[in-house]
Amino acid sequence: MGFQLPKDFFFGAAMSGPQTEGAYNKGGKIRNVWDLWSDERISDFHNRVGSYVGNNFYEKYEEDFKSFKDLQLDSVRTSMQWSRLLDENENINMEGVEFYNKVIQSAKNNNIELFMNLYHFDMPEYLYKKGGWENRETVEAFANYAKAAFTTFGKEIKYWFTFNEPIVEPDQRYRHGLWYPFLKDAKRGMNVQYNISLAHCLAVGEFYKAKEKGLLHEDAQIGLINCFAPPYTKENPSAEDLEALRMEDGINNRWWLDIAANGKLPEDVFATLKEVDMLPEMRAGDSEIFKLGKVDWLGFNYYHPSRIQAPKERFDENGHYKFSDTYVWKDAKMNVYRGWEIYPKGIYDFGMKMKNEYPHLKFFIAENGMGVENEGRFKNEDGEIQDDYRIEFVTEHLEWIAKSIEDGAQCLGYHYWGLIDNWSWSNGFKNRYGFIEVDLTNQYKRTYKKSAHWIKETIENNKSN
Ligand code: BGP
Repeated sequence: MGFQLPKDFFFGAAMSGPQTEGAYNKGGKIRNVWDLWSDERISDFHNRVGSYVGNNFYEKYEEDFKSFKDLQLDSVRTSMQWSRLLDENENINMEGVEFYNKVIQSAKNNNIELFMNLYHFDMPEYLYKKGGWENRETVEAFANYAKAAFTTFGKEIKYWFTFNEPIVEPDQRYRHGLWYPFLKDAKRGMNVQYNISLAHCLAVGEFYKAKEKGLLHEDAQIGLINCFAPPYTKENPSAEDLEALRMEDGINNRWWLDIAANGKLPEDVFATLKEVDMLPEMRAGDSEIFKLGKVDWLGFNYYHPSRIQAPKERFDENGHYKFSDTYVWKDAKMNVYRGWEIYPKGIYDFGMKMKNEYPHLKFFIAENGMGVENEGRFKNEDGEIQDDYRIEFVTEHLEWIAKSIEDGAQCLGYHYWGLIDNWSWSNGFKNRYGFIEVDLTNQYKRTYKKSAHWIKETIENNKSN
């Protein structure tokens, strides 16, 4: 297909604090839920590599920002760790402030615009033990944390985000039982999703309060990042398949999009939740909080589509109503290492959904990438990983992005996920995403893969064409 992106289209990369920093117990950082899980059940993690390591960004950030610059990136997103910025009494940890100030400075020195996200699945342990997102106290605590971050770093950072993928914790921890505490309770998951949504809205409220007080950069913007992939159903769907699609799209996508664009939750989704006794615990006055949640723009993380059909059973094993089942499309091309379908056109379909349903909201691709196992086998005689599969993956996605822009999508930029190999939650370092390899046996040494040279050239070409 080939692609030409607008000249001001930005290129960068995404990462997160808990997956890169390491130094889990240094610099006054308190434990988070990943440290708790790692301490309690280390064998749940691939090769017993728990939350402790990251890729040593804590010590390597200067070198990393130099590489970002060398590769021609103009922006990088990471997340601040709540458990590094505040202590258990919600007081500022000055060593944490010092670290993030050094990171911010290093980004500036290298001409990299730093996008700062506040939460990437990393609840401090003491809040998790009080019920985590099931407890409304945590919602208030998050607003305080956001306020502390805006107040401390407000002048230094232009682009803030409240959450990365707020749908993932309700799904992984509470509905599907995949992450600690391994619950399969759709109703509790709904409460968690609802409370995270409130936390987002209160944090946006804090952003505007700080802005009014003149504490923020004059061009500061606030955003929300989620994996909003539009779901697909079968070619000749039944009415039940279409209904499953409506609720899947409603809970995973429109829920967040409606908050971000309109400051409210989707009414049809709530009407259905009421009918099937799945409403979250709501309080009088919540609708006022939701009005705060509108944002300046969105980040869209895209790895794979979701393919949905009507559920085979009406209720799940806990007696909760089921809205849909997934299915495997017969023509699906798979990333076998991660078990995710590769479907680049999904990125275009999202662009068209935004154009048609949320025309005023701009967005950028906030994550997209390919994790591959055992990449050592692709090394050439000079020891460089020849990751042509990754180059192909990114090229195909960029082609569909270019086409979506041509057809009216307001997509402003692209961040690759995991520019430098990093820690992938319970998968540890099993699947590597980076354009830059990390050697775990040699002090986290960084080495460019073939894709690093390729992305550099691609960005240079796009800017000069
Ligand atoms: C996204 C997360 C990232 C990252 C990525 C790849 O959902 O925002 O944190 O991990 O997925 O997934 P994984 O690391 O599980 O392979």
